[in-house]
Amino acid sequence: MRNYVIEDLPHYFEEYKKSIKNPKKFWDKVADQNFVWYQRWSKVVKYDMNEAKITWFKDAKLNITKNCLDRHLSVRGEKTAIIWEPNDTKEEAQHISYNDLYTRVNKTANILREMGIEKGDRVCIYLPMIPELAVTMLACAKLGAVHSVIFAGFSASAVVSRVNDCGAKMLITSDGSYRGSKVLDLKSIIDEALEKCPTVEKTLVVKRTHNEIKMKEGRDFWMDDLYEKASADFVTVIMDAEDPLFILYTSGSTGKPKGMLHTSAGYMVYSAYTFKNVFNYQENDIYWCTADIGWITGHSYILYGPLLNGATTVIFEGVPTYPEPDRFWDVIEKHKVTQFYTAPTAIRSLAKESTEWVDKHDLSSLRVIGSVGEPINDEAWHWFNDHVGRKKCPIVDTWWQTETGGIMISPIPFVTPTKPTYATLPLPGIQPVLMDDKRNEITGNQVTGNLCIRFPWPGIARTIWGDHQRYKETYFSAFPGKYFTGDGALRDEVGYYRITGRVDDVVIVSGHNLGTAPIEDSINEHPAVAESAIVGFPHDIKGSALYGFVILKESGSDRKQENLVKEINQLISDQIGPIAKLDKIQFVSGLPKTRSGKIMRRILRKIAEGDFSNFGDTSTLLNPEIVEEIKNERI
Ligand code: 6R9
Repeated sequence: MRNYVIEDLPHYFEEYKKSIKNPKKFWDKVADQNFVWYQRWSKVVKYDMNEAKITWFKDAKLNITKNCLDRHLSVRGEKTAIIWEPNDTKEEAQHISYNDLYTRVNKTANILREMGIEKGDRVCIYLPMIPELAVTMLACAKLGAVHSVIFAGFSASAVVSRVNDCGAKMLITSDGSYRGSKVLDLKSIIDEALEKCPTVEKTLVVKRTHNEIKMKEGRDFWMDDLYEKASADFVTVIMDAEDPLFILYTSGSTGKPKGMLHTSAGYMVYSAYTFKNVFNYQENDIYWCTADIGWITGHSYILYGPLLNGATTVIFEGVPTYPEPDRFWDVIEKHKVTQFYTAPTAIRSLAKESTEWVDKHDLSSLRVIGSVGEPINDEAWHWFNDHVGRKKCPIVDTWWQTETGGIMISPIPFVTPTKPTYATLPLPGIQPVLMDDKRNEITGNQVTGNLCIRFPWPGIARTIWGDHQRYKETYFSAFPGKYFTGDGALRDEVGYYRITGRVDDVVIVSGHNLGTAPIEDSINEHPAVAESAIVGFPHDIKGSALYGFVILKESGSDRKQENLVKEINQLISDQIGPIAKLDKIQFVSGLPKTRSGKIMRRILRKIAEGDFSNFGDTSTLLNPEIVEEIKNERI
C-alpha cells in the first residue's frame, strides 16, 4: 500500500469525508495505485441493496496470488513471508521466503490440477495451523478453485454439512495435528465424514504427526509423494473481479451454518487496505495474529492482508498455555513481533494466570496490539494495555464480521486516540448508522441502536453460497436499503462506537431492555470472577428474569459461593441498578464456546429455561462436554 496511509487525526477526517462523499473515486484510487491487474474495471461499484446485489470493479481481471506473491519476488523475494512456529518448542521454527512460498504454491497448484481440480471447483481444507494450510489456500486461488477452510477442530458432522453444502470435489487434510500435549487424529474424522460426502472424489493428505492412518485406495493420496514430482511452473489463472475466491462458514450460534461467499477483487482491495492502516504496517515488521486460519480473521489477517502488503506473518500451530502459560509472550520475544492481534477470550484466560508469566518477558518489540471477536471488557482491556502493551502500544479493538471481509470500525494506531472497550471510529469508506426498532435512523450522539451500514464496501460478502434468498433476508430486510450487522452499538458524545453485543442478547426484565454485555462486564469486575454469561429465562412476574453462569478464578466452598452471590448482585445493583440483579447464579467450570470465543448463548438459554430437549447443532462447539456439566448442575 503506497498511498492512502492515514497519518494523523485531521488526515483521517479528511480521508473519511472524501470516502463518504465520493466512495467510487476513493476506492478507484486505492485499487488503481496498489495492485497489479490484468485488466482494469469498467465500473467501480454497482449495487442494489434491496436485492442484495453488489459488484465491485466490474470487468476487472486479476489473480489475488499475483498480488500476494509474484509482484514481491523482484523486490523482496528472499524476505520471510511466513514464520511458522510449531506446537512443540523443541521443533525449530521455519522461515519461508516469498520465493520459497511462490514455488510451494506453484507445485501445489499443479498437484491440484493433476487431480482434476479446475477453476470454479470447490476444495475443502481441513488442516492444522501448518504452512501447507496457507500454501493450499493460495494454490486454490492461483488455479481459480474456491477454497473452503473448515476449522480442524470441528467434528465429522460439522465437516459433512459444510462439504455437502458447497459440493466440494476435493478435501485436503493431514494425518493428524498437535495441539498442546495432545495429538489429534484428523484423518479418522475425515474418513467418517466422507462416508456421507458423495461429491468428494479425492483427498490429499499432508504428513504431520506420522501416526498410523488408513488410506483409501483410489481416493486418498499423500501430498509428499506428489510434491516431489510436481513441476514448479504454473501459469496463473485469470479471474474476473466477481469470481468466487472462497466460501467460509460462519460459526453462527443459531441455525444451519451460512457459507459466506467472498469474491476476488473487492476482498483483495479491502483486506490489503485495512491491514496496512489498522496495524500501522511497516516493511520490516513481524506481524502475528493468533487466530486460526479457519476463521475469517485468519483468512484476512494471517494470510491475505499481510501477504498483499509483502509482510512477514507468523503462523502458530500451538495453544497459548503449552508448554507453559507464557507461550504467547515467549513467541513475541523470540521472533520480535511488532504487531500482536488476538481475542478477548485469550486475553481473559491468560489474565487469570500470574502476571509473572507475562512480566518476565521482553515485549519491547511490540508497537501495536489488537483485539477481535467479541466486545473486550474493561478489565481485559486494561490488563492487555498494562501487561502486554506496557502502556506504550495502542490497542486496536477491531469490530468486523465474516460477512464484512475486513475490519470496519477500529482505531487507527497513533492516529485515533483509544478509549477502553470502544472500537472507536469507522474506517474510510464505512458508513455506520444506528437504527431504532421502528426502522428510523437515530441521529446525534450519546445514543444506542441497531448497527447498520449504509453503503457497500469492497469486502462485503456477495451472497450465502446456494441461498441468496437467505442472504437477502438475513442482512438486507430488517432495515431496507441497509446492511444489518446483527449487533447493537452505542455512539458516545464524540461519535465513538462501542459495540454492545448481538442484539439478540437483550433480555426484557419487567419492561426494561437489558443488554447482557454490560451486566457481564460488571460481574467480571468482581475479583473472584473469571468470566460470566447472562441469559434470560421466563418469569411469572417479570416476564423474563436473568440467569447468570459464572466461572470463578478458584472454585470456593458453598459458604463462600453464597457470599459471592450476594456480592455479585450488589455490584450489579451499584453499577447498573437493582433491576439488573440476577435471579439465579450458577457457578460453572466453563462456558460452551465456539472456536472464535463466542459463547453459544442459545444453549445457555435452553438450560436456563429448563428445556433440555434439543440443543440444535452443537458441532461448532470447542468444548461440548461442558454442556452436560452445566445441565446437571442447573439451579
Ligand atoms: C471477525 C469476527 C462477528 C461478530 C460480530 C460481533 C462480534 C467481532 C468485535 C465484536 C465487539 C469487537 N465481534 N469483533 N464485538 N467488538 N471488536 O469476529 O467475525 O466470527 O463472523 O463474528 O463478532 O458480534 O457481529 P465473526
